[in-house]
Amino acid sequence: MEEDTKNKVIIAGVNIGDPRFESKMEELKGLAMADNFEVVSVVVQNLDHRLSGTYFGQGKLAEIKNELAVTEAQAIIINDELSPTQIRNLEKFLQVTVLDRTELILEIFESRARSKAAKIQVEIAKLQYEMPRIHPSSSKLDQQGGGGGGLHNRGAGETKSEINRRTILKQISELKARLKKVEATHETQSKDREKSGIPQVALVGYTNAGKSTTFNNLPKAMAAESIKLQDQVFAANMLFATLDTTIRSVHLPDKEEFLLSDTVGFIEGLPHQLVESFKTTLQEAKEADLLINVVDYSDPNCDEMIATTKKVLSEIGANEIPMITFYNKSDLLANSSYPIIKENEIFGSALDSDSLKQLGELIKKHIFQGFKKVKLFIPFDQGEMVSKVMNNYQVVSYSYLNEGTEVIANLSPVSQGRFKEFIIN
Ligand SMILES: Nc1nc2c(ncn2[C@@H]2O[C@H](COP(=O)(O)OP(=O)(O)OP(=O)(O)O)[C@@H](O)[C@H]2O)c(=O)[nH]1
Ligand SMILES: [Mg+2]
Repeated sequence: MEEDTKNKVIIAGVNIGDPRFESKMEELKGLAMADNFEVVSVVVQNLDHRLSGTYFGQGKLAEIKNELAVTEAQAIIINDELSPTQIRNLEKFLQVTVLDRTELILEIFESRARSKAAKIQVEIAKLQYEMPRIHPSSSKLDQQGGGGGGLHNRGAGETKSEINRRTILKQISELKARLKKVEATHETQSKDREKSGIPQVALVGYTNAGKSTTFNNLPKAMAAESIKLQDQVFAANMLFATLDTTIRSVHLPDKEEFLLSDTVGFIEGLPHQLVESFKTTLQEAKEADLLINVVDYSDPNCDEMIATTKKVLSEIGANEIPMITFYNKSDLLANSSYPIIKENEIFGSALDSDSLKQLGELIKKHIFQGFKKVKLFIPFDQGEMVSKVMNNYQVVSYSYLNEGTEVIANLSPVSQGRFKEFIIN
């Protein structure tokens, strides 16, 4: 049936002398594939500037039109964010759906969103993007209707043009109100965690760097028992495989414990609507005690990827948090020996348990800095304190004495302060 046939698409871009143009086109191809398109052709035009009316020059447009006919592609994806006028003109001339980079990313996010919050956030971002761009198109696709991947949201060109701005604005404010409610629950949860004094570690980084692979394999390598707060996460050679944050509690053999979270990947030119609306999803990163920046070290553009990650982190206000950089996928580099550790950097592979063990040691060094095993004595008349300590802190052992309970716990400097009246040594 048609269901499984992927929509054929051409990807295209104007190169105005960007030295990284090639790799951006390559990334666009990855994005198109992540949105379930089949890329049948790549068209490039070298120009001094992108044309404000039609983006491409006239000659190139004719060539593209021909290419669309030959390849039977049903859509074209452009490497930049286009203005509403450019989209309109291109759709009119080419008679196919025109997607720009931003819209493509929004579509991927939409199809990946699972949690209630993520779904609302994507919806808001999409409406913000669409507001100035209500498509007047009635391309081939509208008559064909839906079909395979990617174009599922585009049949509604005509109805969209009827929706006026005010309706969209109203929708956005309703969605924002709903999001607030969902966030309120989230905030209580994260406050509870903070109170518990358990250190939080968040995996961040460019999309496809190996965050989810690290998330899945690290506990094993640390010989930890890992209590899943959510399911084992999906790791795949695909951009934006992960969208929602997943958290797990990692119990180490020496009774220490930390929380590990896997987060959404970043990308250069992440639509600003998404950065804004994904602040909740990235909350775990914002509240972390330590960030692990996972980098695909085998990618020649890894320096730019690090820069992008840092930029997004500062946009969400997480740039002051201590960070370990994990140069991952070292196995893909010729003649590389790993793992290698240099202060807060580690070169290795998420598929190699030795690398992960070393990463684990580095994490422990950071988060348990200043932690101390202390002996507490809690008199029986303050029995509620005993359950508080037992439930929320790393308790190594305890015994009931005549006058009260003696507890040995591994406490952070902050927690040591919190319980100082009970600490006996
Ligand atoms: N060769 C090799 N492949 C790796 C390594 N780490 C991860 N991968 C592969 O890289 C791909 C992406 O890994 P993920 O863990 O899904 O990456 P991610 O950072 O979670 O990506 P997003 O969720 O899309 O942002 C998968 O196919 C992994 O198997 C590594 O050290 N070496
Ligand atoms: Mg992932």
